[in-house]
Amino acid sequence: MSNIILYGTDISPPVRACKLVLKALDLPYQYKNVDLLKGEHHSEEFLKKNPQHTVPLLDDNGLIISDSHAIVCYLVDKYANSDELYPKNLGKRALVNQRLYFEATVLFMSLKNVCAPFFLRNVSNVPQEKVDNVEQGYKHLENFLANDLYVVGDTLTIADLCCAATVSSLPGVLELDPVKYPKITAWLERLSQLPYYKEENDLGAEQFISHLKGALTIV
Ligand SMILES: N[C@@H](CCC(=O)N[C@@H](CS)C(=O)NCC(=O)O)C(=O)O
Repeated sequence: MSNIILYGTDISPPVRACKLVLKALDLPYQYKNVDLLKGEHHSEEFLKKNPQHTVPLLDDNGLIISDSHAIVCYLVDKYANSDELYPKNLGKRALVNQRLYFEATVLFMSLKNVCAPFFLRNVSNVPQEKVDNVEQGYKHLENFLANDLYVVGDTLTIADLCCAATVSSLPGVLELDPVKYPKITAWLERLSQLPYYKEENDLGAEQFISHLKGALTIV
């Protein structure tokens, strides 16, 4: 049995980002479900592993890592046969890192600021400002994709998989308009051709969206 354990739940975009990268690397791992809706991330056992009580959480033979971005960088550095998904070239790596930080601080936070109050405290009224932040995230991403097939250049990197896991969940708050955002639409279509993408991402994203659809009121 593999020594790699991923703790998470499929409705979580950062968990799906890790699952996508594990599949891209063809790495076997154990998946332990942590049901956030039942509060399992606040159990004594989980808090010992991650006092920040977030998923995903990776346990690689006793090395515990939280945060999807830290996890996927580690997985590629440690296990990949090539550096394609996370280039070692400093300039390319800096650009991939920039997109990862964009994902962590702009894209994902625009989603979490709506869905954490909803899932964890039943807050369904969403100020317009929070929806505007989602729109802003779409705009930035469309710009990143203006001249390239992927978020950094013309090859797939971990930044694509992290951004895609979140972008495919954002329609729970604000539909992705294909006319306004043709580059994002085409990029998602490109990613959906990856043999593992639908199973590892889209099923969880659909589940996530179905919780939010029709349940939010913009105020
Ligand atoms: N930046 C973190 C965000 C992780 C995160 O916020 N995960 C959510 C689920 S999508 C969570 O665990 N929420 C529970 C909580 O914050 O208590 C990452 O990329 O892993």
